[in-house]
Amino acid sequence: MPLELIRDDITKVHADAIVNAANSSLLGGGGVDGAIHRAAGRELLAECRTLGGCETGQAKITKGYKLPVKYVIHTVGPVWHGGNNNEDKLLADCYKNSLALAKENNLESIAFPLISSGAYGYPKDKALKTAISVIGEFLLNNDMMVFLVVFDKAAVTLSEKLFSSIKQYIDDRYIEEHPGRYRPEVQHILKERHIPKEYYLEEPMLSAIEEPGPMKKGKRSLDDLVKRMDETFSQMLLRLIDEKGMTDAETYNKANIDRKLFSKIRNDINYKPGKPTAIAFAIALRLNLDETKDLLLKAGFALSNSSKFDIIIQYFIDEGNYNIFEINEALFAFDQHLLGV
Ligand code: AR6
Repeated sequence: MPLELIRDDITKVHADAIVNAANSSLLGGGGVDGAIHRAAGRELLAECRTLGGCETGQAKITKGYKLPVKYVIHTVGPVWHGGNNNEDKLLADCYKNSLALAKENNLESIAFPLISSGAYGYPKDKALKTAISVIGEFLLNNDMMVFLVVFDKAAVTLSEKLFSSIKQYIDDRYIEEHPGRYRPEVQHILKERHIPKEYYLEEPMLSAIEEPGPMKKGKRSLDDLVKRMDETFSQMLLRLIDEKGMTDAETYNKANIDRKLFSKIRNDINYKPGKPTAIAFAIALRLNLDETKDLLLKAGFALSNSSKFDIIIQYFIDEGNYNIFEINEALFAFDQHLLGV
């Protein structure tokens, strides 16, 4: 099941458990720790007193008391000393051990704050990267709904380089208006060949028709397109999964898609997903831009240069970066819808 980045106060999140960024005494403190103890009430502190503290990187579980969750998992993040004191491993251990405890207790959902990124001084972009990579790895083999709760917007600061590179890519392509349709003579060819209307907006289609001789490598052939015109989204998705030699579980995990939603799509040949879901599958299947556009079209969508969301997706496909969690991190930073979930 998926990872969702949300902006909220963790004490308000409804899940089976929330994680507390505690200190080794487990007897409360400031920041998220203080907020959790205030919201849970004194009984939480009483139970914490019986636990005998907790070492950095380890995790312990208590009940949730007045919080809207069954459990609180307390973990102790590392204090940032510049990065050469095993901080990254210890922070990764916090997420791993908390997730292991959640699994042991058969929890279905859990919410994390950005551990160590407040009083303990861990740079927020690095803390976020570690969180996303450990949680992402865990979710490839485990079924759980994980929320990563980002308290303030400034917490999500993509690395300067990635941010400016995406921004440049958007600036180069972003257009306010929809691009014009094809010239009348091209539309005529499309009509003659009985290509449905929705294909008219497809740029690659134009080059496929106008370019004489063999198709460029990577471009799909017109014959293929016409043959597969009747295929539905669900049929195309299942065919691509087979062709790529992937399993269902691998596909929905890499797409950050819930297993139940996937089985709905598998069982309903006419299922029409939303755009973020359709794109999430394209990412999981590592489709190139043309293939992505084909799959989207089956769900009635296209990629456009008048949408920042679409341009960011194109950026990652162009870069060959198909890590859905990194893509979501970027979408989040640019205030866009996230993929999957
Ligand atoms: N909901 C979600 N996130 C929050 C909330 C909240 N209510 N409050 C703060 N954050 P910190 P640490 C974010 O300092 O760095 C305590 O005194 C905050 O913006 O809570 O691991 C403990 O007792 C930041 O991004 O935890 C320890 O002594 C993140 O949560 C020490 O602080 C973590 O900030 C632990 O420091």
